[in-house]
Amino acid sequence: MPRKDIRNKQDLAIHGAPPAFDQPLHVGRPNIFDQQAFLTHVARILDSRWLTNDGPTVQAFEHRLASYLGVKHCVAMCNGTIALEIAIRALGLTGEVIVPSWTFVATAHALHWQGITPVFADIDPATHNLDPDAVRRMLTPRTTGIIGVHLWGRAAPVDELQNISDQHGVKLMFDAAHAFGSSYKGQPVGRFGCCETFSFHATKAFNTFEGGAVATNDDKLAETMRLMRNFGFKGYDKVIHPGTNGKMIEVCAAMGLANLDHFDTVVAINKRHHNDYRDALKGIHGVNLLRFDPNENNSYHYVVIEVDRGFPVSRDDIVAALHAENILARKYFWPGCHNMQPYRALFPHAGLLLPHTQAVADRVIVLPNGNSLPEGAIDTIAAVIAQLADR
Ligand code: T4K
Repeated sequence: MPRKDIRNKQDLAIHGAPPAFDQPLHVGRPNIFDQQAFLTHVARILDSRWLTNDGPTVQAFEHRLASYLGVKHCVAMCNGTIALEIAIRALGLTGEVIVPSWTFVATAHALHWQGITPVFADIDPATHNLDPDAVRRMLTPRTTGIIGVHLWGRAAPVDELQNISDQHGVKLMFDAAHAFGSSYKGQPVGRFGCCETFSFHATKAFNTFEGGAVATNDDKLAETMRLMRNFGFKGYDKVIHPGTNGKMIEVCAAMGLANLDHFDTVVAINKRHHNDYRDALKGIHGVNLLRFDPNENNSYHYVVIEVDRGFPVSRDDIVAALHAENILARKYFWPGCHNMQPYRALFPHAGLLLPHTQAVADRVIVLPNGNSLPEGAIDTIAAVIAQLADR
């Protein structure tokens, strides 16, 4: 069926002005629950005059995280990107490291920033995660590591990637930025590969304003990362390692402690919304909600829909129609890292080896979720899309 050419809001003409929502509905609206619990922590921090540098709140947060994830060590960081950079460096990765292109650009940047070449491998279109066969095809004598990404909170194929890592003597780590609270084969994410990095950015299901952490069961690796996040200091006056400033501040850890108490509620709300989206979108031919394995944990933070080529209007027109109604849907992670700079200039032909990444990038829309989503919003969002389907 030929697609309609949509140029402006009149063409869209879903409800006419004004938009369906007075206030914008954001993807990644922070989940905020108990303000008082957070403010109590902050008052204690201010009274103590200990604001950063591995303070007691960060230490308490790290212990809570480690026990929540069931790992020996959780090293809190100022954000998920620095967590990636420090983990990559602490593992001694060099040369080439295989990553998906279908991820937030921070995964690739954390390598490039350190003079390491990200080599993009294609994904399984059914899961949006790395395809192990594609990873095997990208191995070269310069490969030192693989970074699997648990995209949308769905665990990457951990066992298959670990087999490749073992067979070829390359290190394996995971970017678990989306996967706080997720599981793989019933085991919490955080323990797989050499280490796993988390992001606690404001837009994540679990947030500390900005923040991140690396989880690992490796004592030596944890010790190295603790040194690296604090300029390599071991006690006063003694620097024994190269390092940077990757420290989480006390107020961020306070937000983490306050939010951790409500994380299960966030997951329950998100999961309910997911089911509501599934029901509301069910009758719309050509729009499919990405489902997660019901036997695994997932925060259900990301509501990802895929638009078939046969849908009467393009993916971008659906996004435009939603935006016209103040529903600020996103095209995460279009156009794929390999089409962003500097990678597009460095590897202009990378897309030839990434057919599934290219196809998925052209059909994905991420919809709003979380505890600030107004009552009835999901039905309205589905109605906007449904009316485009009928055009
Ligand atoms: N690896 C992966 C796989 C990741 O997804 C990320 C981050 C990282 C690594 C790196 O972790 P961090 O270094 O960021 O800790 C956002 C986030 O900034 C980023 O953390 C996240 N992934 C990515 C998926 O989304 P943008 O550029 O889309 O952010 P922005 O400013 O457009 O905000 C997103 C939406 O959230 C907007 O609609 C507005 C809304 N929003 C945002 C903020 C900050 C709010 O409502 N309140 C807020 O406070 O990257």
